[in-house]
Amino acid sequence: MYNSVEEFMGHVEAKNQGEKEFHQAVHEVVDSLWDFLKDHPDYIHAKVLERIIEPERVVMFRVPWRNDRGEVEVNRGFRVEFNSAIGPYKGGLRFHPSVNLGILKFLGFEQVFKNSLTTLPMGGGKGGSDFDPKGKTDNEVMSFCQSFMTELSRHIGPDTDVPAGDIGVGGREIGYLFGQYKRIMNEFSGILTGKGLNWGGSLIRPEATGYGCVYFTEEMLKAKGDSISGKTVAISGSGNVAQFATEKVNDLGGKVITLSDSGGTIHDPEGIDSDKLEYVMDLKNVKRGRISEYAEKYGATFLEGKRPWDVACDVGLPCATQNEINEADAKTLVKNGCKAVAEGANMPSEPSAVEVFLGNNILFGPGKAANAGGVAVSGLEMSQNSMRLSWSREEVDQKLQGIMQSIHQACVDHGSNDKTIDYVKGANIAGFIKVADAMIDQGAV
Ligand code: NDP
Ligand code: 2IT
Repeated sequence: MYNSVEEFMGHVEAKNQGEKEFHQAVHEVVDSLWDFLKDHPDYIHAKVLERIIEPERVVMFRVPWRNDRGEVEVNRGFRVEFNSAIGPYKGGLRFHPSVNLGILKFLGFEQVFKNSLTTLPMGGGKGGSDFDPKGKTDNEVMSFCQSFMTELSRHIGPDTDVPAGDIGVGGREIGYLFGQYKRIMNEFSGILTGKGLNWGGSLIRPEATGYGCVYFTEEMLKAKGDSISGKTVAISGSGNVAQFATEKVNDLGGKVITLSDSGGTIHDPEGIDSDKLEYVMDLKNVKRGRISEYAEKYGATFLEGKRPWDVACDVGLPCATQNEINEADAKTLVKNGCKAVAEGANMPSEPSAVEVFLGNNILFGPGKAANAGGVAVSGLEMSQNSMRLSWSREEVDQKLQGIMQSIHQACVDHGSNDKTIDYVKGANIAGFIKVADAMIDQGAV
């Protein structure tokens, strides 16, 4: 038994050297669980914490492919199969040049708790590659995806491991990956989620992460007798999650004033209405252009190289990537009157930023709760695939709203103290209990 969080983290850091994002994700969870574990010695005796931080399996592989000039390129592929106590491994694939084992372990670890919170039977996993889809032709992306799946196909299956999208992996990539799996295995089955609607996909899956994040924000505000209606919202990113978060904020009567990409932020004080959002979707999903083009088209301000957090807002929704809000950004958000922050991205707030939010009673929804809508609808896609049936848009959206409400309630049940709701603590404890109990039931495996 370790005597302190610091002692435990010393062991984690020594054993997983250089994996700083993984250390960060583990530290946050262990911090939340420490006092709870002292009151529940069964988990300590069964060494659940020591086991839950160790992936069940990590696969790392070579991905050779040919570019349009006929040259061979080589990338590295990964699948981290983290925990299967409550269901098959489930989690996205990320294609981005920054991808390495530490980043995928952080994402896989978060996914274990997130998937547990969804109420659905899904274990946790994550994978991807350091392949950069930016500037590549469709043909090059297809070549890469086919090579990636040629190896990945040995490790996944509808009852084993079911990947999906994440940064750099959307409908186009899922299509190429699915086609190659089917060709190699001679089998049409639900081995990926986020599929096209006419070949096994679910309605609302593309929308689910962004919509779910806004539903979660609405629940947090509702608990305070407030709502999104009339609020000014700053969103970072301009990909899948950011786009559908914008759509849902508009539906609920809020105004989105920023979007961003790795080049900078656009600030449109008039609000990004549905026509402008349609332009962003075409720009990003079809033309694959830069968000700066929005500023040229609509005469909005472009803050080159900047994130959105200096722009005054009532609600902040970070929907781009990890560690995109630092302590100074958090202080600026608080100073400018921000009331709520919900993480559409995974771990976008640095630990010191989270401290600022919690210390100032900002409603703070951590990613594993606030962005769980995406994987939740992936779980619903798996159910529909198993039944060989598909549900209507309304039916899936209703289920998504119900799931986001139950995640909010789980955070309230496990994170409330006298005055406030600590959603970080609530999400970590609630997510942990279900997985930890299953691990104990299944013996020392
Ligand atoms: P996309 O690839 O569709 O979009 C990513 C967006 O974030 C782009 O605007 C991209 O800009 C920006 N971005 C990515 N990396 C960086 C970086 N290092 N610095 C600045 N900007 C960056 O991905 P998603 O929208 O799917 O994912 C966004 C976040 O949401 C990720 O953290 C992901 O893990 C999380 N998430 C996604 C889910 C899903 O269902 N898709 C589910 C739950 C969480 P640029 O194009 O310039 O790179
Ligand atoms: O981080 C995430 O939850 C995702 N990228 C979605 C995973 C999934 O399996 O839908």
